[in-house]
Amino acid sequence: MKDIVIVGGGGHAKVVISILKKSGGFNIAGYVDPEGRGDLLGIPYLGDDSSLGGLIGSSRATEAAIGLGQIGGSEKRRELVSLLIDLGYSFPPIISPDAVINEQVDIGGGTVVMDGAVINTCTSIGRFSIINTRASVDHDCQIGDFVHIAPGVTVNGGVRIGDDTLIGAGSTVLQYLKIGRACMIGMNSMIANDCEDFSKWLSRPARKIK
Ligand code: JB3
Repeated sequence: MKDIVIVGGGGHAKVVISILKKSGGFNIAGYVDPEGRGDLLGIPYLGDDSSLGGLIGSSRATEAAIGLGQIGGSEKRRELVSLLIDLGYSFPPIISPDAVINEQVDIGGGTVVMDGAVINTCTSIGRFSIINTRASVDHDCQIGDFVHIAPGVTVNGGVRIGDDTLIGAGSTVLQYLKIGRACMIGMNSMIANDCEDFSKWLSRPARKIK
């Protein structure tokens, strides 16, 4: 069984730890965070990010999971991934055994699929994305890298979502739309039109606010 280190020790990290524990595929070596708070769900604190080099150097962990969520943008997660790649870490996809993944679905390394999520057939999800609790991504969707689909979102069939986009909790995206790169969709929105790169949307039906 491979050893994995969790990067970050807040709310998102706790959910990732819980999923890893019940999926049983990894030994969790510990977590790193600028702030030491002792054990997290029984997982030991290993120090700040400066300890990551020593951990892989001594083979105490060869895999890493980003335990930071993505509410205000993906820059921090991208920065950490780049540091970890330089150090030589690998990133497995982390998929809750309580998610439903149907046939011909591709899920990239570093992506986390949380409890109750449903990913329907012929959909691809890129790297380092989060499909959060009870979100559904239906058939024939293409989801990019560093996308966060927050809890309870419904993405209907044939939707494309670009890298670094956040779809806020409880939102709905109608069929066959294209949402560009680094868009921010506010909580509980209903997207009924394509959204261009870097745009921000809110409400039901959603209106563009930036
Ligand atoms: O809404 C849901 C279900 N989850 C949210 C998730 C997606 O995003 C959750 O409610 C939060 O809004 C957020 O979770 P996250 O990112 O875990 O946030 P928070 O609980 O505030 O914890 C952030 C942790 O990251 C803190 O312990 C920070 O000290 C740590 N941190 C910040 N910068 C870092 C760094 N850790 C490391 N290793 N390196 C950093 O540079």
